[in-house]
Amino acid sequence: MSSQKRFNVAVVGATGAVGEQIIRLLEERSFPIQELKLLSSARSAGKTIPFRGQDLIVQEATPDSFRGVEIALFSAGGDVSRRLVPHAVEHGAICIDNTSAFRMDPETPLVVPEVNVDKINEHRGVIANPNCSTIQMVVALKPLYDRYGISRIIVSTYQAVSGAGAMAIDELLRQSKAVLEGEEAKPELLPVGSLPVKHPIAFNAIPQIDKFTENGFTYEEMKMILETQKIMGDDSLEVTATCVRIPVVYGHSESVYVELKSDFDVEDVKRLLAEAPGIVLQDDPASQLYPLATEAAGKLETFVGRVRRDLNNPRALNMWIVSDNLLKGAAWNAVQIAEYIAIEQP
Ligand code: NAP
Ligand code: 3JN
Repeated sequence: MSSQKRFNVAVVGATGAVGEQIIRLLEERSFPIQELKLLSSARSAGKTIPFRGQDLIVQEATPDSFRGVEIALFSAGGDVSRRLVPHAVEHGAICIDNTSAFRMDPETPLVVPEVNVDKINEHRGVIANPNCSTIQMVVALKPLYDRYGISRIIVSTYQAVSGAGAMAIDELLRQSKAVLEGEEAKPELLPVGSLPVKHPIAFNAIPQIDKFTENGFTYEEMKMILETQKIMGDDSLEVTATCVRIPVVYGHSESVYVELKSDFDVEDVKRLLAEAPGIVLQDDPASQLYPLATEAAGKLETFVGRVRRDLNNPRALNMWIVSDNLLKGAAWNAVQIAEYIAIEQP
């Protein structure tokens, strides 16, 4: 992108799975940067990361790190955001936060540019990036919501291990190798690093992402429910979710059942999806064309297929939605928001 003004940008969590993709996108998209600050915990301070032909030194993130920073992209977990975002805002930075820390705060816009880009301008220093599983679902459902109305969504997710961070990728690869060599999988991290019980992810499907809440749903499932209502601006939208971790490295897949408020023609629905921003329709059963995590990995779009009318409810559709969880699900959605900010402040 091109813009006359250049920005002082900070990436918090620069050494993480999401931070790595943010830095790569800032470089690839020629984001107008004056100075880039790469921040992490003390553990990674001093490491170098290449950016535009230079080796940038990673620094420990502290409240003072944000002096002079204009745009700060946070992906170092909710606790870090809760602690440091207020300091960044105080220093005048616009914060794009990839964590759940501010998503449900009524004063913080929760933004997916294809769905509610207009909300960006309502920010008071913080713009929240939704959860990855929410983002790809609302990108695919927004055109249907606008044309037909939606009363109910039932979603089951098949989530890649990269959603749980760089260490979870290592865990899947290590366990897979061990099992193939006839050894024990030895789970150390998943499903939730901070809980005592661990389950193997290699050759498995774990129906738990994040901790359980009191109502029996996990936090990941509750994020999908509440964030979808907030982004669509519709508290009456009925959403239920089951989130499952599967042994895939990149790309979340979702089976979605959606009840519309008015009659539809399936071919019209497909045309609508094919023309919508950020969506690639891959739907041709005759040639076995449908979205696959392996194909979505590394791409910025949300892929939709297996679109079909429900057999019991003529006003309901079933579909399959796939996207790269670290890109549209996190880094790309955040950089997209940063690009809108940069364009608004030429
Ligand atoms: P990750 O691979 O484990 O990386 C964590 C990053 O946070 C590392 O750069 C780490 O730095 C940094 N960090 C940890 N503690 C810190 C501290 N006290 N101060 C400063 N930096 C600290 O995790 P990830 O997958 O990149 O995810 C990071 C966060 O992004 C998640 O916790 C989540 O909140 C958010 N996220 C959002 C989505 C989404 O759906 N939008 C998806 C994935 C993740 P060190 O190298 O020093 O440890
Ligand atoms: O597990 C996944 O596939 C997505 C994980 C997202 C995540 C991981 C740790 C903390 C989040 C998130 O974005 O909701 C958080 C968090 O910020 O709460």
